[in-house]
Amino acid sequence: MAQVWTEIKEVFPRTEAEFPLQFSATIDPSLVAVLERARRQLYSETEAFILEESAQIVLDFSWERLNAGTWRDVNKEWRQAYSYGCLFKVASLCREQPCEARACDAIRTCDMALLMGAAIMNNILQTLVEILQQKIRKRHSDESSHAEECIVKKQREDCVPVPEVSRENAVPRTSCPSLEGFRSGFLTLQKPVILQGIIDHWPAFKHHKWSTEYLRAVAGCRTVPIEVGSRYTDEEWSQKLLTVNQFIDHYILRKVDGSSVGYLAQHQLFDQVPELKDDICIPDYCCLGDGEEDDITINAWFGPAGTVSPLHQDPQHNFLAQVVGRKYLRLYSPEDTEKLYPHQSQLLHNTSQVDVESPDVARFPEFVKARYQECVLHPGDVLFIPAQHWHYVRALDLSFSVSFWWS
Ligand SMILES: O=C(O)CCC(=O)C(=O)O
Repeated sequence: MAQVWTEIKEVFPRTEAEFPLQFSATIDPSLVAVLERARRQLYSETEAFILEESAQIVLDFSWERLNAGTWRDVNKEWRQAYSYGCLFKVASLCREQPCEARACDAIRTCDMALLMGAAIMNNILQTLVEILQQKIRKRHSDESSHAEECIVKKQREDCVPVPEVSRENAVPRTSCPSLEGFRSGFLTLQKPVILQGIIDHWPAFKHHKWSTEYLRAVAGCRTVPIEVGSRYTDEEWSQKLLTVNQFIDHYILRKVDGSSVGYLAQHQLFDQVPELKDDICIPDYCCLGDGEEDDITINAWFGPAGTVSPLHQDPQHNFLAQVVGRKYLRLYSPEDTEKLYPHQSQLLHNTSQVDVESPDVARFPEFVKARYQECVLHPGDVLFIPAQHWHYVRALDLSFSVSFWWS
């Protein structure tokens, strides 16, 4: 880990006077005093553990404010104060040439700032985490990656049964239609379709073939939110912050607990790990929307066979691109919404109460009258799901998909 501090120091402003710390009266003056003390310690010979103590006071204090009341009411300055606490902690962890464990702690601290804090100083924590991730990036030895491949292969062999997709219900497929062909044939008519041959050039299939080992290499120490539970409509469903390595060990390889289901389903992953974003490309057809490229939300969906996303609808169009493994999908038109029994609550009004593959017909008698389309997505397939179309998803293998929400 030699050189870490030298590189990290370069990212900080050169002098204490150039280091910005501006807060309004929202932030208690006593906390501002601690922040100023930490800044002084950063630019003096103060020992790392003393700087760490100051950082921890800032973190504890601001964490309480972040968790009081609802998230959208948290003042942005408190989120910035939290990020400063993380920044000083990262400096304290790295200033005496850290061992690997301290570097991982520093990465976790950066991720907490990226997930819970607000950007400060030109997103300095993103710059720092990229430096740290590069330093600790290491490939698994051939032996361990071979062992991992065997486990994944075995899972593929005893994977869940694949439903028969009937010809009359099958979502149509087409290869690389022109922009105009896609617009007139599918977008305008709001018809689902599977596009083939449009993502084969992605580095995710070629130079950086996505696999559990690759994810460990580019993002193993990164902290990400994981959905825990079979489906988000279940009572016991929750979210946890785990590193990607912990997620793979617990939920993909099931080294720790073989029963519970975990899903890495989130939009921050590609912002947190730009290397992964470089492995994919926004489909050209998104230019047919009215929005700017920055308005497109890119989501990662990484989980073991059997992971289910209950039947739900989203307000934007979706290109669901399958990169690893297969997924079974059912689609229902928004015209059939009443037959799908959406939840009554505001929070879940976009989600059906029906368990699609095992419906309670006595409770939901109209459901069987709703017409649907279905498909099995294979690596390289991109499913166009028009806005408001209901979709149910079940992974048939260990699966990694990327969705693009656009309008
Ligand atoms: O792949 C999944 O599990 C869910 C995908 C999805 O619902 C979406 O992209 O909107």
